Amino acid sequence: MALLFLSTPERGAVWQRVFDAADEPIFMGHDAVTDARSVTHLACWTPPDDFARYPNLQTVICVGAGVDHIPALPRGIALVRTTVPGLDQMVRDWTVMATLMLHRDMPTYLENAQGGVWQTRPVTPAAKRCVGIMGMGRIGGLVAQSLAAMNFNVAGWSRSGTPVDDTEIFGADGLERFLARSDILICLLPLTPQTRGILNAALFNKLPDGAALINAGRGGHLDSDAMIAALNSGKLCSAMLDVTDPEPLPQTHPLWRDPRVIITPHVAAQTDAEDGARHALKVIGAEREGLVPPGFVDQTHKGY
Ligand code: NDP
Ligand code: OXD
Repeated sequence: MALLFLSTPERGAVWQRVFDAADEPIFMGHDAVTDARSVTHLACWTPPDDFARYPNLQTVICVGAGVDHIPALPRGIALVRTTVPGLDQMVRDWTVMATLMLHRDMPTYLENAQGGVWQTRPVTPAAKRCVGIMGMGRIGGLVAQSLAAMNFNVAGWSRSGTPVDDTEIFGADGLERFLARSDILICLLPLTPQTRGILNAALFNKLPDGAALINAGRGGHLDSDAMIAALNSGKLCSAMLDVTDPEPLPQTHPLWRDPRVIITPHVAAQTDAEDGARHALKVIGAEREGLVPPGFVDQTHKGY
């Protein structure tokens, strides 16, 4: 029984130390595997296509919090996501930062600063700024709370429209009304067949003119050509993206050079390597005892 770790060497060194201390076998990368039949666990962000290579694989442990990007696994292989404390709060912090940056016109000020241009713009009070959050789950709820505490006028949209304390919630049939009031639109949805490409031209056209866009969900939510067209027409004024399609975004991609768009390389949340390794040990331990491992994903419901 061994775990195969597929990620960066820096994170791998931490996993190696934690696994050695627990006396659990671990292989660093495919080339280090001495006996493919001993590999029972795979820790990675995206699993390889070739599962047949490891005939006794039982569990794929996604080193991230979200598993939206992981395709259906072959029958009999369990999927586990990494659940460590603080990850949802990290995404909240990034999203609040992005909201403040767009609310306070930072893309324009950063561009002006490049040319030494001192030019003020009118400041809109938070109470006069309507923020709309698509996806009111664990993370959306935290973001709504924080932004409301800063006086923003916050509303949320979710499939079920489940009420959330102190936040105006729109359900599936309220999307148009929700968009019409959203000066800053935040996407914190999971990527599913229903939500893929949801940030598209038709949706942008329902926003107020000059709206701002934030995507911390998945790159597959956004039609980036439609976003550029909306920025060019003035429908959108700026955007901040933590996720892109593909990732990494190629160095030559025009979005990197668009001053209206700020991109971070999928860092809204980052699992601490030591916490991630300890979570993997808990998964292995729980499975040995015949228990449901922490972070277990019911793959029959993963498609939402
Ligand atoms: P949750 O599962 O807790 O919440 C998902 C929310 O989305 C729920 O409100 C759900 O509504 C809503 N939703 C799902 N499908 C639809 C739909 N078709 N139409 C409308 N609403 C829908 O997820 P989390 O808050 O934990 O995470 C959200 C996403 O954030 C993750 O899936 C991942 O993509 C992303 N993420 C990004 C990170 C980063 O570093 N950038 C890190 C971690 C996560 P309902 O409850 O009504 O079903
Ligand atoms: C994610 C992560 O799920 O970074 O996006 O953990």
